[in-house]
Amino acid sequence: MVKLQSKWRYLVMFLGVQLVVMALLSREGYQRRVSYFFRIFRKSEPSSHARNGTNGGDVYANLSVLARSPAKEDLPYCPKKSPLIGGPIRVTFPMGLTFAEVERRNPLVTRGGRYQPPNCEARHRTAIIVPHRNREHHLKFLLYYLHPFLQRQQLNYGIYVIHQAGDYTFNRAKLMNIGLREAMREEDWDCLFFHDVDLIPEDDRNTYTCDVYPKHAAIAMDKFGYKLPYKMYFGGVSALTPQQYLKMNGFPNNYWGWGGEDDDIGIRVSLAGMVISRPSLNVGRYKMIKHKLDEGNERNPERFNMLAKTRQTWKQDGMNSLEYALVSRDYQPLYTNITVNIGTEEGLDPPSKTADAPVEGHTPTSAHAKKDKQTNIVSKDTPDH
Ligand code: BGN
Repeated sequence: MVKLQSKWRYLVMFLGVQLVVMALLSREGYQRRVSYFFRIFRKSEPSSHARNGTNGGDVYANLSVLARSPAKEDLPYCPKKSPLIGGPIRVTFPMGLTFAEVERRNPLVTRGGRYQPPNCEARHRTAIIVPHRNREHHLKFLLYYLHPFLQRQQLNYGIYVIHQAGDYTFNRAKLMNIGLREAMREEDWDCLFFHDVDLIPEDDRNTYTCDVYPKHAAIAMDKFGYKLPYKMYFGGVSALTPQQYLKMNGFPNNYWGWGGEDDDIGIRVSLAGMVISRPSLNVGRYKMIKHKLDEGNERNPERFNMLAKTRQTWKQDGMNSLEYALVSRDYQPLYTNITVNIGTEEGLDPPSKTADAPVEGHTPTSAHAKKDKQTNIVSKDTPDH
């Protein structure tokens, strides 16, 4: 009887010591280790066990331990390396995913797609700029993965979708210039990620922060066999500080249609006296959502000639020559939607035509498909969901 009692005493003491250790770890911010203990007792998160599995883990694993904190003042800085980072992420594209479901899974994201870590002060402020038109289906998957991915990295972030109005030929680089200007109007972002809508990051060690030089993040895409297709490739996802961006006069405004604009940007990096920085091949991994070449984004036959002239054009064409008309800025639950009229090769419409008589359905369809140089008409064209 006496023996049994002392056994119980040792057990209670042992449990007490465990509790104290856990409390100490939690105070020092070792959320990941603490949440590991909690997960053992909580069966409702089976996916979290897959974090380090061979096929990658659930991008939402462990995020439920984050809770809105009542007081925002006096928060300590987040640790230099986020304890929530777990490495490879399993990326699949389930049927039936809705924007509402993405919203439900991201309760701490606020209006306009903004987020700050609830229990520490972020060390980095990153804006994600997504050029977009008619790709709501891809956008839904991108948001589904990107929100938790950025939360794992304990960033203060915002997602901006820059939507090209009308159906004139798509101009990715010009939309990114607009993204920088419109995002910087709202917040003093210290890093901007220029992100294709159809690329999903597959490893959360690929941190969405800027380097001392412009960063090319999407260096290992599945469609290129997880290798760089050529040394100067700068497409897909890239990151620059506002200072780096302005040093190279931003991106070109005159690449209409598919191809070449990313190579021009890569050349600008070196013309402005910088080099390309890259994460390692096993971290800068992306899965592309499969799709056909878009209508209104035909290959640009001018791209070869234009690229040959970047050295002569980069100082005149870029942020210092950017012209567009803001059609609307609306704050969706998961992103800020900025819709813009970017005109055509011939410039923007004279203000009197667009401002007074916005008529839908009169826009020329493509610079390369039809050589119709009629100017663009603005319409409010927001993805509905
Ligand atoms: C390149 C394109 C890029 C594109 C990559 C990957 C050109 C310019 C002529 C050399 N560049 O060939 O824009 O991102 O392929 O698809 O076409």
